Amino acid sequence: MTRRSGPRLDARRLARSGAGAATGFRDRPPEGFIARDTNAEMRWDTATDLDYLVPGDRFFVRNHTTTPAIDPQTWRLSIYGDGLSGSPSPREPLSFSYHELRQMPSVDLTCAIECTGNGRGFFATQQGTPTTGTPWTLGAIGVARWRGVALGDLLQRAGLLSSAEEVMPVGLDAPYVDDGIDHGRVRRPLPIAKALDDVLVAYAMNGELLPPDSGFPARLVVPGWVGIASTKWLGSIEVSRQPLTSPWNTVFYRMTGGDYPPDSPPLTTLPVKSAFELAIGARLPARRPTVLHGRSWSGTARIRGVEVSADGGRHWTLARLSPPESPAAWTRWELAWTPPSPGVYELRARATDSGGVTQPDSVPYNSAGYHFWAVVRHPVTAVGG
Ligand SMILES: Nc1nc2c(c(=O)[nH]1)N[C@H]1C(S)=C(S)[C@@H](COP(=O)(O)O)O[C@H]1N2
Ligand SMILES: [Mo]
Repeated sequence: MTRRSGPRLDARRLARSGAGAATGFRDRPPEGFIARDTNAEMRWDTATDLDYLVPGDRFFVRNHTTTPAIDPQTWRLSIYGDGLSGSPSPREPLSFSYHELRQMPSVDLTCAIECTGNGRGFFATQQGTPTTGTPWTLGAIGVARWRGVALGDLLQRAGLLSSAEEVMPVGLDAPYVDDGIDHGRVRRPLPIAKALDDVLVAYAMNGELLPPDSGFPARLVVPGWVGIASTKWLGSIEVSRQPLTSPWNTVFYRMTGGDYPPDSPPLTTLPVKSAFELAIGARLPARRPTVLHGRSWSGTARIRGVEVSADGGRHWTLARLSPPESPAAWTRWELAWTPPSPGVYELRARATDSGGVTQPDSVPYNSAGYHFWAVVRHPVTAVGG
């Protein structure tokens, strides 16, 4: 993390960002996305024209309901609970205005946000075991340079006690109702150790204000952890001396079904994955060299190596890695390949992180389809020649 002080973003961008205006994905060009209900995934075949960072208008969106319109002039971030000195109550919390937040010393952090269910669709298409949930392919990930205030700094300012155990960030979007059950506002407890380690209360993305769909005016960014931890449209944070619960750590985002025990713990870090910057079924010229591009990432370590196969996993070649720009983000790689004749080929990319963890050929089923990190089989067709 690089620390600087005196953050200054162009105030006119506030107006241009459309903050406070209507909601939806109007800032995201439809050709860059696959629409999925209230969500939208990045199309990997359009990633070739992206640099290392994904711009706000190309970043995937995962909304439990809809994007709220929030006026930064009246918005305040409330902090309360018995983990703070004086135990401020939810009715009389400490609070920070948008202006105050932006005046505080800031931190820049390049990191990925990835949905826990990214790749979920492959449980059905590759392993023959459909699951519940949005059938993402691999586009529910993005990398951006976030700027904000270290959550630890904010908590210290609020009078954090050493006996604090957990924090509960709450989003300002509408309560989440599913199957007739009102689960309340999106919120998920975070252990204090992670909160104090590297979590940001971010107000900027790639040098711009957060787009409304990405959490304007402020969101959490929780490096390496499941996307649900990175609360958008942050409204309040409870700080508690006791463990906290919400449906997002008791019901959702835990492994259930299959061979998992009934009390599997809440999911935390993200596994190792890889994607080609190509459409599934892409057409490539036969007998002419093509450079295959892709990206690999891991929630816990840097990427150490990526092997690519163009024959369904019989032979593997090491791809050339570009230097990783941030351990909490992705590593780009490439490999030249000449399809020897017209026909269908199955590409595979298999990454190993510096912890020695390699993507497996298959992953155990879980009923909500979390953490599909097996090697993805990616068919392409070589034509002509
Ligand atoms: N308030 C709120 N925060 C939220 C969500 C939400 O629906 N409401 N979705 C979560 C999930 S499941 C993911 S994967 C990430 C997605 O962030 P993005 O939409 O900016 O890509 O936001 C998380 N934060
Ligand atoms: Mo997610």
